[in-house]
Amino acid sequence: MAAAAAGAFSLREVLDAFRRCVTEQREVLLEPYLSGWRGLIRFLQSLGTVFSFISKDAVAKVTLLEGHCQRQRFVSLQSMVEQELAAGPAALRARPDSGCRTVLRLHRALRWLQLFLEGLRSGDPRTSVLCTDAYDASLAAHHPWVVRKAARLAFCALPSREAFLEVMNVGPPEEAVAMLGEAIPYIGDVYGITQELFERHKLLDLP
Ligand code: 1PZ
Repeated sequence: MAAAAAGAFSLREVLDAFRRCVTEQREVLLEPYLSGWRGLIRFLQSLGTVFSFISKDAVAKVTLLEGHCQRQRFVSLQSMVEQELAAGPAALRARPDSGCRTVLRLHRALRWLQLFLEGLRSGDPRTSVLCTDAYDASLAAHHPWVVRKAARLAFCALPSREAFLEVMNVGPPEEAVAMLGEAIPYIGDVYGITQELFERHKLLDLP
């Protein structure tokens, strides 16, 4: 509580952001989506410099998307997909800076997050193993060998389960675990809607 009052980071903000993402019409709002990502990035940065190569990439992607949102006035993921597809699928595929291909990278990372948080919640104390398993089941297939190698090396530097729950800054371990239980379905919902949207528009393999 004292830490929260002092303005310290709490993973609760991330939960709140992902909770605000999905509208009644099952649209994914970009403002809370990106604010959730900003929170995750700050959390990652608090874990130490071994992870900077990961947070740098995430910052670049979130910044690019924020710029697109401001210029194009996209409010939801659905409107972004619709507007970017208006020029045709080939034109979209040719763009290295499209919102769609950038969101797709974060979307895959969200799957990693969901799996990793489920692992943390399960009580398994081996954070590096949980992280590697989550990575192998999600992002790894989309990364070249050198990135996979660097990622697996960084995972060895992950803090223990106790330390992890503590830096989440939501109170005693039991509360942190309870918050994970609350957060995972929201993240899963955002993931599911995005997956369905990208599948429907055949965007899951955007280069
Ligand atoms: C708590 C430990 C954190 C583990 C995070 C697990 C993700 C490992 C990802 C390693 C990414 C390495 C850096 C750059 C990768 C990029 O090549 C790819 C593809 O983008 P492209 O090159 O096509 O533009 N980027 C990604 O896959 C996005 C990765 C975002 C990772 C965000 C993690 C957020 C973690 C939150 C922690 C609670």
